[in-house]
Amino acid sequence: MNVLLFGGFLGSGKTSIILQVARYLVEGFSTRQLDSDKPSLVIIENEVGEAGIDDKILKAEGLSVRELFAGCICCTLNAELTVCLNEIREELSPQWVIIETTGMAFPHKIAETITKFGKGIDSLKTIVVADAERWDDLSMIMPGLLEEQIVKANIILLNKIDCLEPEQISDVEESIRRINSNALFYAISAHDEVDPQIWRMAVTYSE
Ligand SMILES: Nc1nc2c(ncn2[C@@H]2O[C@H](COP(=O)(O)OP(=O)(O)OP(=O)(O)O)[C@@H](O)[C@H]2O)c(=O)[nH]1
Ligand SMILES: [Mg+2]
Repeated sequence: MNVLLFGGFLGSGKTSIILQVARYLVEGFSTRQLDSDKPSLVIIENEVGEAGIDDKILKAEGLSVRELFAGCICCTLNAELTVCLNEIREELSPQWVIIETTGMAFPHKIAETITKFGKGIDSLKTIVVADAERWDDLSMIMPGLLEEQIVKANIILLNKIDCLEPEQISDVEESIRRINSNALFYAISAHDEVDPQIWRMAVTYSE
């Protein structure tokens, strides 16, 4: 079971990106036969507060969604996610699991818990989405949260570059690179069809 753990600030584009990655995995990358009773992909939505909008979108795309509800980010949350993941492995044993964490979560902390307590995980990657349009504002208002989300990401997707001029994109990239220079980095716009090569690189990436 290969796990893709998506993080990134509220509204940065996680769901929009997950829809494209999910389609890529289901249509283009899965080695499982379509007639298999086991799904090639399960998506876990980890929502704070009002539940459901994202799930409806994902279901409309015909994708299997396992919901995990939690009222707030607290220390039990990571454990719940891990329990959920272990159940999914036992019941469904999918090839891929995509987790969308809430915008306030620290993906690397969740990844640590999963690595420690998750069973049967072949690979785990943290993919953090950064919001190009709001980067300057958000990094002024809450630099700590953004840095902590980005600092240990395996892959960084700078999203919404359609909202910026090329030199502004370079400035944001530089600022992100100062926080994490090791991660794979792609600047994208999830509003457009993203080059599938980027998804291929992201899902096959290993350190
Ligand atoms: N201009 C622009 N808008 C985008 C892009 N990607 C997503 N959006 C918009 O940004 C908003 C948030 O997108 P989502 O995909 O729901 O983001 P999210 O990170 O899943 O949001 P939460 O789950 O609420 O934290 C929506 O209105 C999207 O249409 C992009 O590449 N460019
Ligand atoms: Mg979302």
